Amino acid sequence: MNSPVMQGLNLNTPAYVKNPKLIAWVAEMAALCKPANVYWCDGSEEEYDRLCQLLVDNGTFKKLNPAKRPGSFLACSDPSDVARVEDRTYICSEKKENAGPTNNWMAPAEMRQTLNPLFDGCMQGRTLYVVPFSMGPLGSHIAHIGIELTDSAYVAVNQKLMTRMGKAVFDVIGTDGEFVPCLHTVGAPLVNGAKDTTSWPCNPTVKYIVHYPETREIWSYGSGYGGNALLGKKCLALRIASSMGREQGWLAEHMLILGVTNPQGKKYHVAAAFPSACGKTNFSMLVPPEGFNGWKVTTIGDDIAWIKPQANGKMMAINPEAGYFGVAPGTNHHTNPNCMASLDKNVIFTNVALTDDGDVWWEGIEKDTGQLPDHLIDWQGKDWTPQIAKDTGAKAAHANARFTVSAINNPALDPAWDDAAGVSIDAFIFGGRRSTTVPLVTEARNWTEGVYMAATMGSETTAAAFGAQGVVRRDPFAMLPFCGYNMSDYFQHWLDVGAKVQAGGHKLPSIYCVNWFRKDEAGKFVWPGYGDNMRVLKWMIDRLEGQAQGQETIFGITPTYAELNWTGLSFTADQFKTVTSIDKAAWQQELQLHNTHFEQLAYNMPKALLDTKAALAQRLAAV
Ligand code: SAT
Ligand code: MN
Repeated sequence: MNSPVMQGLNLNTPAYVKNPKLIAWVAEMAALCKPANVYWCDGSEEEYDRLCQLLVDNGTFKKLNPAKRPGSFLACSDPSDVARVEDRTYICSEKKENAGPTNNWMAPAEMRQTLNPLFDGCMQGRTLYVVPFSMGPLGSHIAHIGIELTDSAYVAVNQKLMTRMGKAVFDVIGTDGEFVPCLHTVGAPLVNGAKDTTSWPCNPTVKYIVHYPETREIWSYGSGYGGNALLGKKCLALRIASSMGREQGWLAEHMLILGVTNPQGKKYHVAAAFPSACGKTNFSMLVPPEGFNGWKVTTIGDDIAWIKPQANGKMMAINPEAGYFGVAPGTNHHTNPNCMASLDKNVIFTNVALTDDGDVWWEGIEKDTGQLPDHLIDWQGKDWTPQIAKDTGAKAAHANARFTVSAINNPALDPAWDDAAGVSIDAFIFGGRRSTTVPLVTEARNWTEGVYMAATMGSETTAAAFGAQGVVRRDPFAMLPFCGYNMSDYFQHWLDVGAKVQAGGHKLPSIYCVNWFRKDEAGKFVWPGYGDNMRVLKWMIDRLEGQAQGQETIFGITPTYAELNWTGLSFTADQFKTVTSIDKAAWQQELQLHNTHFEQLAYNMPKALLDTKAALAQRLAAV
């Protein structure tokens, strides 16, 4: 495939790659990016080990002590490249209104003109890795294929853990199968034989995370971190997939999927959406507390769900991912024992601290040992001691430090996690982080009311992340940074999907709104959370089985105190009231905020949601 512009560069296309469109695209992108080599990943263990060793040799990876953390590595990023960059993320639809008011937008032609000069020669001196991956079980009717071209070996090895990555993908796309082309560069060319001066190359000033929903392409420039660089995750599985789902009648959601089995062996499946920092991974791996003998929670996914309604009315869901890219700080044996077990071996850690015996450490893990270590190397390579932390407030691990680990490490992994047919969803949960107003749990009386709950959900900002503390940031469906099209059209799509299932004479999944984060007057969390969330989950199952009546409120159906199983927890009726009460004044204010939120999304806002808001206001006025 050596085209004239490709003088001297061998594309090394393996004989088993038979898709002319793919081969032509790789040739075109290589001609643009001008890498020194092209390497096609086959996804083998041998290849994974080889690339990890390469990363060790060039200083990106530190191999952890095999006696403590076998098969595991630590990478520390450039301090300027530690998280997704929402302000540099674009949805480039032809029309601005199709990106909507919640996305950054630029016309595709203009964006291409901006990006082309940046990508021209961007991979000089580096290897272009061709990373074939399937989002979802290979060949599943719900799955889709992506091909990521990247100049980062760190990305290639992360993709091996996070996706079904390897040459079997080429069998799925055959000679004319579809794939989503994903182009990624760290944006740090090594011109004229220059060598890296850093172990985490990136572009400290220029970053673009760009999606073209109409042509289904992803172009990412300048960052090597997380969702900016592992393009199967937020870029493909949420932004591009949400737009595909809208066209094709399915849902791509920022949801965990779990299975919950009762002592009689009856199993339910729940999909749950929470914004960042609400414990999604913890909930997906929940260990039922004392008093729930015989109950079992199993993980299908911890972050993303693709859900396809079938002709029989079932909403079949898969986790498009094959691994977890989770936040390390705060994770310990109390908050998430299954996750801790998942991290015993074969993990890539990013931006956590290094212990003197070659293991990893992060804030919150000391709850397991009861003491702080005497000395660490922090995520920026500096000495850390408890005294330094006390004097300067320095964190040993970055707050957004991550682990990358294959799902098969999870002891609570659901046997159906890799089932190509998916699992049938019985209930949806939507939750935010609210210290007041929103009750512990309410059930929507119908699909539209559930969509309204999800459309208006929000989280209080933490000072570090988004400015002023305590301001409610609306995060509809936890999709604010991830919806690939206009948010109000997305609400309409949810209403349409529900209407279609109902028109077929089928029952829809129930929808619940939860809030684990209510505080008392002293500012302390009242609900214990973590494993105790099982008490709420069981009530939902009781509702599905017709075993709990609940009581009507202005905002859906809420449990009575007596309906929750309190075995093993002392939680008084008064405390229960603190987390479930509906305060009229607070809700009047809340409705004003819903108004402002809906005004921002006025373009194409479904009338059904405005009607639901009006009905809520009326019910509130009557209490
Ligand atoms: O970095 S990721 O986008 O993968 C995770 C997150 O920020 O939610
Ligand atoms: Mn997420």
